Amino acid sequence: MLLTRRPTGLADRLDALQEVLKLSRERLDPVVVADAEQIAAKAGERLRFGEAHTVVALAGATGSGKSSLFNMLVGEPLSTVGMRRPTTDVAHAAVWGSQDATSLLDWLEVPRRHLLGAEPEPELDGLVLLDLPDVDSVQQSNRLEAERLVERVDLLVWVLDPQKYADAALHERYLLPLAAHSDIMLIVLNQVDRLSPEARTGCLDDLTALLKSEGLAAAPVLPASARTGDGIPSLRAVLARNVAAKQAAVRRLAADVSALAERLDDACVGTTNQAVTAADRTSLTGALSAAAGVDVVSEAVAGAYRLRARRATGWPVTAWTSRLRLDPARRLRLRDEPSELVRTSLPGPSALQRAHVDNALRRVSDHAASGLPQPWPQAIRRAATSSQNRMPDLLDQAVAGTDLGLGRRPHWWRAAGTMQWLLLGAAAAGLIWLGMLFLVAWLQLPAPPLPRWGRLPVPTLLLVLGLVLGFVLAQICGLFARTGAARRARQARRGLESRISQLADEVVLEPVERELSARLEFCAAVARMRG
Ligand SMILES: Nc1nc2c(ncn2[C@@H]2O[C@H](COP(=O)(O)OP(=O)(O)OP(=O)(O)O)[C@@H](O)[C@H]2O)c(=O)[nH]1
Ligand SMILES: [Mg+2]
Repeated sequence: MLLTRRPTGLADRLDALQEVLKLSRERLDPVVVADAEQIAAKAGERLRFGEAHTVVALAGATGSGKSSLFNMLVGEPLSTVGMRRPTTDVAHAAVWGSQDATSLLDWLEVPRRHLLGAEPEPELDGLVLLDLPDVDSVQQSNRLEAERLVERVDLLVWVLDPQKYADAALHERYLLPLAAHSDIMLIVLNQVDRLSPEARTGCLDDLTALLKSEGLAAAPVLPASARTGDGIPSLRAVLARNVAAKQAAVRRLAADVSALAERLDDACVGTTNQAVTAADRTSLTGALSAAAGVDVVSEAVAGAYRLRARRATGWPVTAWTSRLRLDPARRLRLRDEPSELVRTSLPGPSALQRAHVDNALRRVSDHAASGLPQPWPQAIRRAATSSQNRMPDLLDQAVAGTDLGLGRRPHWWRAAGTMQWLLLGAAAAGLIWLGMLFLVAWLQLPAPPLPRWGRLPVPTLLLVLGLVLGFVLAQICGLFARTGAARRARQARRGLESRISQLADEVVLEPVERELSARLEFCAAVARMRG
C-alpha cells in the first residue's frame, strides 16, 4: 500500500548511480546517459530541500476535474474551473503548514502559490499540492509544463474520469512507463457522481483490472467526486498519511533509480566470464611480430654478428674485404644502444601483415565480446583498435627500443684477433728472414747460421705456420661465429617478441580487459542501484 514501505539505502543507490554514470559516458547511448544524469542531478537537488514537504501533483487529462479536486482539497476556489478546454495552463500550488516552501517551489518553477498556514488541517502540514495543466493537452506548452512537473514531484495523483479513464494515449504515454513508480502513485476516479452505483462498480473494476495488467496493481484506486465531495475524506486521509511519513520524496527518487536500473539492465544480460584467451594473445603477438619485421631484424642481427666477427677474427690476408661490405644492422639503422627515440629504416608492415594484424584484433575483440549485449561489443572493439593507426610507429619504436645485443662484442673476438695479428706477424718475420737469406745468397756472402727446429729452418716454419695457423684459426672462428650469430638472432627474436607482447598488452589487451572489468563494475553498480 502507498508509502508504507520505506525504501532503504537511497544514498547507496545514488552512489551506485554515480558509478554507473562514470562508467557509462563514452560507452552507452547518449540519450540514456543524459536521462541518468538528469535523475542524478534531480535527486541531488530534491534531497537538498529535505523531507519536510511532500509535493503532490494532480495530473491527468483535460476536464477530468484536477482543478475541481484541488479546490475541494484547498477549500477555496483558487484554481479556475472552466467550460473552456483546457482550462489550467500554468501549474498552481497550495502549501499547507508554516514551513517555508519558497525555495522548493522556486526549484519546481511554480510561481502561482497559495499559502494556507498550519490551521485548520495540521495533519496536512507540509503538503505542497500542485494543480497541473492537462498532460494530453492540445497546447504543447501545457503538456511540457505538466510533464516537467510529473518528473519532479514526490507523489502523483492521477485524476481520471468515467469517460476517459481507459484512454489509450494517457495509459501508454504516462501510466505504463511509470509502472516502477506505482508505489508513489494514486489513481482517483473522479466524477463518480455521474455514474449509477452499478456503473460505478463496473467502472472501478474495469479500471483496477486495466491498471493491474499494466503493472500498476500497487497504485490504490479511489473513487471520488469533486462535485459531491464523495471520496474526498479518503483522498485527504491518504495524503495525510504520506505527508506524515515524509517518505514520498525518497521513495520517488528510489523509484526513478529503480526504473533507470531496469533500463540499464539490458546491457547486463549474457554471460559473465569473458576474457582474452591465451590463444588470442599468442596470435596477436605473432601478427604484430611479423608486422614489426622480427624476421628481417633477427636476420640482420645474425648477419651483423657474422660480419663483425669476421672483421675482428678473420684471416687478415683476406678479411680486409669484409670491411668493404655494409653492416646489415647499420643498413636498417639498428643501433648498438637501443633507443625508442630514433626510427629504424625498416620498411614497415606490408598490406598482408596489416591484414593479419586486423584479423588478430578482430579475433581478440570478438572473443572478448562474445555473448555480450551492446554497448560492450562496440566498446571492446573500440578499445582493441584504439591504437591501430599508430601501430606501425609503435612497432618501430618497440624494435628500436629492444636490446638486440648488437653492442656486445664477445671476448673471444679480441683474443682471436690478437692471435691472428701475432700469427701474421710471425709469417711476416719468417718472410723477411727468408728474404734476407735470399739476398745474402744472391750477393754470394757467407751464409749466416740458420736456426732449425728439427730438420725445418725456423724462418720457413714461421712463414708457413703463421699463414696456415692464421687460416685455420679463421675457419674455426667462422664456425664459432655462425653458432654465435644464430644464438644472437634467437635472443634478438625473443627480446623483440617479449617487447611486442608487452606492447600488445599495453595498447590492445589491457584496454580490452579494462572494458570487460568496466562491464562487471557497471553491472554490479546497476544491481546496487536496485537496492
Ligand atoms: N459531475 C462532475 N463534474 C465535475 C467533477 N469534477 C469536475 N467536474 C466538471 O468537469 C469540468 C472540468 O473540470 P476541471 O476541474 O476544470 O478539470 P481539469 O482537469 O482541471 O481540466 P483542465 O484544467 O482543462 O486540465 C468542469 O465543468 C467541472 O465542473 C465531478 O466530480 N463531477
Ligand atoms: Mg484545471
